[in-house]
Amino acid sequence: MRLLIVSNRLPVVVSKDNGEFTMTKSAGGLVSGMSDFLAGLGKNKSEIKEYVWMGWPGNSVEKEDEDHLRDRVREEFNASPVFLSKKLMDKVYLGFCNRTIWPLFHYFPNYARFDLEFWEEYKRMNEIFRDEVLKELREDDIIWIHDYHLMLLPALLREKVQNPIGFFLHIPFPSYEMYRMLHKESRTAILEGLIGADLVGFHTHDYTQHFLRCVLRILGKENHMGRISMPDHTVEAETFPMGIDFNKFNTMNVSPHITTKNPKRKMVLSVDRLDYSKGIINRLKGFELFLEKNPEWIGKVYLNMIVVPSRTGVGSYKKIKSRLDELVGQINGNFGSMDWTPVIYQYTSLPHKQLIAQYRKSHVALLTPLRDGMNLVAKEYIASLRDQKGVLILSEFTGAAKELSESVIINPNNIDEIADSISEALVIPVKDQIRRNKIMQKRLKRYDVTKWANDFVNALVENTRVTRDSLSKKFLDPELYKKLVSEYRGSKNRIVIVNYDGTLVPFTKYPAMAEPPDALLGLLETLDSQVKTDIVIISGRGKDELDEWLGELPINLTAEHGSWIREAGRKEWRLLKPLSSEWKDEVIPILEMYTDRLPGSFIQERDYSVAWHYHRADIEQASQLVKEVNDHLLSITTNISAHVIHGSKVIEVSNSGINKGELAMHWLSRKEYDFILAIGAGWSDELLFQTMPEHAWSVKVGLSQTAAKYIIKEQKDAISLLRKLGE
Ligand code: GDG
Repeated sequence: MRLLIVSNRLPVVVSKDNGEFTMTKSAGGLVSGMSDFLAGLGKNKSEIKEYVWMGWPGNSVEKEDEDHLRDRVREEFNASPVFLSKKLMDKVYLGFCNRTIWPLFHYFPNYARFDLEFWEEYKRMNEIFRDEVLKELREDDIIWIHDYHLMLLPALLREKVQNPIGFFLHIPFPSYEMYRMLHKESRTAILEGLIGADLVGFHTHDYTQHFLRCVLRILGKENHMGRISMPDHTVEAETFPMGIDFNKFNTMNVSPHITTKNPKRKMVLSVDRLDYSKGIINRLKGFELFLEKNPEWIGKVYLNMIVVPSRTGVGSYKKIKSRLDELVGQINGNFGSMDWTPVIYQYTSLPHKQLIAQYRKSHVALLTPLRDGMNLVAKEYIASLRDQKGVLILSEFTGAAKELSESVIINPNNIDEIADSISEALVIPVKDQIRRNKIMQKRLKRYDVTKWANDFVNALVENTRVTRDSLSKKFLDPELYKKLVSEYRGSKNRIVIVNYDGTLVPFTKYPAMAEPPDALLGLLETLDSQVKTDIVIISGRGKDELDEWLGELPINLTAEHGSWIREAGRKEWRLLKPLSSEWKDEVIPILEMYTDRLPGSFIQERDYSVAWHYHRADIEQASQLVKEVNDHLLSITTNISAHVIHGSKVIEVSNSGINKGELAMHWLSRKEYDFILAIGAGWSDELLFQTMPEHAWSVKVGLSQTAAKYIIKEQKDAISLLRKLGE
């Protein structure tokens, strides 16, 4: 099995100087984490033995250089470059990605721009990635797409291929109120894009829940324990907190003279990309206040800030850079002296060894993001402390805070709290530092980046296997299709029991819109005219509606899930068995009470059944209330002759002993049929499938878990099947 990783940027940046290509590793959390996992492939028990990484090589490349570069990048980095023009990348990367999604998903709506042109370019880039992935893709590949630049890609690929598709979001998924600020088209398309995957992963439980809530509220799709059923796959939303390569950080040898902590002048360290989400300004203000409040520390402590240049093309990043320069100057000017600089600020990316040296040399790490998906630096810092001495101060708004609860957790919006946490951290006894760090190190060692990636990949493979298996076993493939048709033709007495909505006509937004087209009436008539065939339409609809739409046909009709039947050739309806409707007086007032509580819900009363529909109500409010309605109805119907069924966005109460299963038995007991076909699409057809005799063909329309023996994909496939029988 090969792993096909797809991310916006490749882990390598290609540049050309004097005709010579140079390749450098690119920076950032995704690359450093994944690279460590990939380096270990083959050494662990994973089913994945090889990989290819697809993405943009970071710079525009002349057309004539593309082939040469493609070969080199594949050879040296196992990568397959997606060449995109700088113009497009500027628009997408510096546009929709970093001016719309990044600020919004990090709770900075004021920085977000909702430019339609950005969105169009984003769609285009995702389509280009789809085409490139399709060129590279092998049948045994599993696809792992990364991050917010490619959120449309899962669904774009799903339309074309059957490979397992996983998606991992490295940044927070925001709450519904924040997410819905996106334009209608983009907020819907992004969710639809993501649920094209078999597995969608997030760093924390909160992000997973936010995503599921948005899917529920915006797409109206419910989930069961994080699983969303789609026609051709099941999407699982799960939490996988990303780890680091613990051993690398813990065991890397770095010469002692650059890692020794200076007891006389304590170092407070911070490391991050220059980004407003990282809370760098608040950190500086916090440090300034700390000096003001604690003059005894003047000259004895300094803040060492390593700031990695990032997204220099975006205006808000430029602004923060000048504010940062200004503040550093101000603090150093106000507090500094000839032999002491309070803030040492390095605007650069350090070589790896030096970074680890800084981690080990510091007494305190001060990480203050206002929002951060995970924050790997926090984990790397703890892992690097070989002597287990050091204190981590960490913002509660990072994903990492959930796992590093033994650190000093702060709210970075509170400057006082930052200042106080520094004075607290500087005096935490060494014994206590070691105790806390030991616990955190143990945790980080156990769930390292390899475990994280393996967990994700295994969950992806497993989830896909389970859903694909259960669906493919049931799929009415061409062989079975042929067999069904030939059994039909060769039989003497045949019955076709067919549900109306979703099977004979597509599901519609409003029930009254589902009128049968002429072609369907013709088809039913043709089938019925075959002397050996009995046609039975079974529906949950009322008898008047069925009369109006199908009443002219000489076929068997049944209404209200089987309360009423109208036999072929007759005009009058009769009850399947004596029924009572007295229970309605008890049930309707209860449903009325809930209807008042849930705007948009409504009651549909029939002769022997009452349905409470909530598909037009606020879906989230409805899902919370529904359990209460169900329990309430169940508690009163135990003593009366009615039963409750929970369907798709409807709760129905009807006479006990009336359902499509009972009804089917009625039809089947009238004759000895040697061919039985039952086709249905809705929740109420499951009882029909369950009661079918062994030799019957039961077919469910729509790919989902079902009691039917076979599955066909869409409503139009049901019509083609009936048409074939009618030939
Ligand atoms: C995104 C999410 C999420 C930093 N400075 C240097 C350097 N780094 C490396 C660190 C670390 C990585 O960059 C930064 O990762 P973070 O996780 O802290 O932050 P983002 O870049 O914003 O990453 C984040 C992450 O994706 C993973 O899902 O945790 O929340 O925003 O690995 O070591 N590396 C070197 N020199 C430096 O100066 N060599």
